[in-house]
Amino acid sequence: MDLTLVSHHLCPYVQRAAIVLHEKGVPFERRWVDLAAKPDWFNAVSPLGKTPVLLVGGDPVFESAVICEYLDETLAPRLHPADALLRARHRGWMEFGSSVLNTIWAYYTAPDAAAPQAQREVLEARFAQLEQALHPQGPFFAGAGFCIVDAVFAPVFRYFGTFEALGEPGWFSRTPRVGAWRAALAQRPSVRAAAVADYDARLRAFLRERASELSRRMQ
Ligand SMILES: N[C@@H](CCC(=O)N[C@@H](CS)C(=O)NCC(=O)O)C(=O)O
Repeated sequence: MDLTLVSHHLCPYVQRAAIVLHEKGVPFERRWVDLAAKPDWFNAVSPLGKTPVLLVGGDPVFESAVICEYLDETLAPRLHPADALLRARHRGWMEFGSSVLNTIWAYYTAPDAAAPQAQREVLEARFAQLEQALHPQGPFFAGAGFCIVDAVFAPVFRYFGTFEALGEPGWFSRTPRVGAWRAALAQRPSVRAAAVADYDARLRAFLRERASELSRRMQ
């Protein structure tokens, strides 16, 4: 299968697809796109103008969750649970991960001094929900085996290394299981391989340009 992942350097949805590809051990190419100046070839394969898109031969598949599901149906090893009910529950937590990404966006774009704290409280409440949903022994979401929910949350947690370095510590101090899960994911080779080497520097530059409370704190 000839696979190309159309990618943006900072996109967490791209990373989840890249993690699944790495977990499958399948070779794939990357094609990078500048989302601030979308080229015609990109608009032709991405109906919503978003990354990621997976090109399978010449056929585009868009939406990261759909890409992950397609890869899981066609390539071993299976990352989703075999049981239909468990699989449905995992899909729910994948959606939960996308909702957390929306709150992270609201956190780093918050315009005034009070707003980041309000979003931080929402995020910490989400982590408290995850603390209850996680397998008690870990190291991954459902226990010993890495699953697609892990691929979804690894890029979520990546933001917090940068936020901590910017002087916003203690995100996981009340949710130790989530903290341990985050640490286990950071060690996973597929997770390390999914992001560009200069991810942190790129994210800082991106955050600095947001005209937000966080960007003002960075000056
Ligand atoms: N629901 C989509 C979300 C993807 C998404 O939001 N991608 C962002 C970058 S991280 C994007 O391409 N934004 C460009 C735009 O909306 O114009 C998915 O899961 O693939």
